[in-house]
Amino acid sequence: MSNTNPQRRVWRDIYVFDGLRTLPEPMAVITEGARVASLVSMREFDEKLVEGCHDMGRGGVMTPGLVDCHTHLVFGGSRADEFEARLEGVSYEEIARRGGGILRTVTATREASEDELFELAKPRLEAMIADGVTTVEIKSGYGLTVEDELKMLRVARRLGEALPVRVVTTLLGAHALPPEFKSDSDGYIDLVCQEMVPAAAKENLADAVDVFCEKIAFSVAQCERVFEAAEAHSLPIKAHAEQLSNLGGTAMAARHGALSADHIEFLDETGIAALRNAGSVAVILPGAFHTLRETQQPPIAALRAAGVPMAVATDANPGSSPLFMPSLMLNLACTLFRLTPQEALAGMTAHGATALGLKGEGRIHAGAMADLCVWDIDTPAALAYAVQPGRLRQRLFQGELTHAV
Ligand code: DI6
Ligand code: FE
Repeated sequence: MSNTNPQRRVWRDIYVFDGLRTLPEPMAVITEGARVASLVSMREFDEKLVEGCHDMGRGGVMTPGLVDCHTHLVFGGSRADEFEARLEGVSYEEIARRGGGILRTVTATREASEDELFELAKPRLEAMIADGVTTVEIKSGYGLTVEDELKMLRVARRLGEALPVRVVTTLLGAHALPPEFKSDSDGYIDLVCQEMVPAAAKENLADAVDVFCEKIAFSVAQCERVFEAAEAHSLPIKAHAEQLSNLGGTAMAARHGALSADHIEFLDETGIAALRNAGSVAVILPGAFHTLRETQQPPIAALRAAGVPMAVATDANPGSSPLFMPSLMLNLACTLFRLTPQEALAGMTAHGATALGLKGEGRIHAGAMADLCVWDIDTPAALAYAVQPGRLRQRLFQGELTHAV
């Protein structure tokens, strides 16, 4: 009979990226149940430490489970034809003005039942899990009625119950102006503030509230009203801001203590200072930049110099970022935006967690939750260097082995 304890596991001779940096020497990592029990360098390692531990193998790289802190995974329909139109020169804004874009997806999402949306989103999330994700944020924003927004959030909650991944939900009622409110955008914001936010809070369906602050969406003043409604229900806030133009939404969001400002290609020095002073995270979304063939770079060097933490996420959605592969974002963040591989990885682990209000998570240390990935690579930089599915050797979610090759 074996006397190993399946609740205690050990990895030997493994390089560890701990969420912020790569530890300088090969390590042994021991988990006990749902937690990391200890991390010791192989120099100090003693077999006695791990007597009875289940042997999980040697070599490779361990990272925290990936955190994708910005996705729109729940939606109906497809927008492949808009992709073709954009390649022919029609802009994203022009498609939106013609009633396409987000509103196309709104129509398809309203028509879909909760079960249908669940079945559509499930394989998208399963693919992310197979790519190493252990925490994912999912936004609403394609319903734009109280009922349809709640429907999307319920689907997001159900996904988190059905699959081995933590789902953090965000109400994005202020994503686009629905056709019923054409030319009454303040009236729609009233609905968001007076009905949607309270309903989502009451049913405990939203962990945060987001807005799309942009010329084709909502003004800074309108977004501020949404934030005040969120604050009245003790919900944290975040913003899609400075994606297509510089309206000052980031600075306003930071004044309200936003968890994050996302996209921020057009962010200026004032916005950067506001993020730094508020301790907000800058969420970098290279998938949308790539897909829309944007040319305005987010101010990475200035954010770095200011010490603003940068998260990296997919923005997975049917329009501006139909890219459902978190590990690809590590590569794009480096090639398109010149993040270092370490910065990109920190952006999809520790800083991604902070952007979700989970400060201190997305890390590996004694006592941390055992959300872990073991990769068949020899240096953490290789994760960003090559886009190569199949390298995830093991994945643990809250101490449970959910993937092993
Ligand atoms: N910015 C984005 O990148 C997504 N939403 C937003 O406010 C795009 C959503 C879509 O095109 O469907
Ligand atoms: Fe988005």
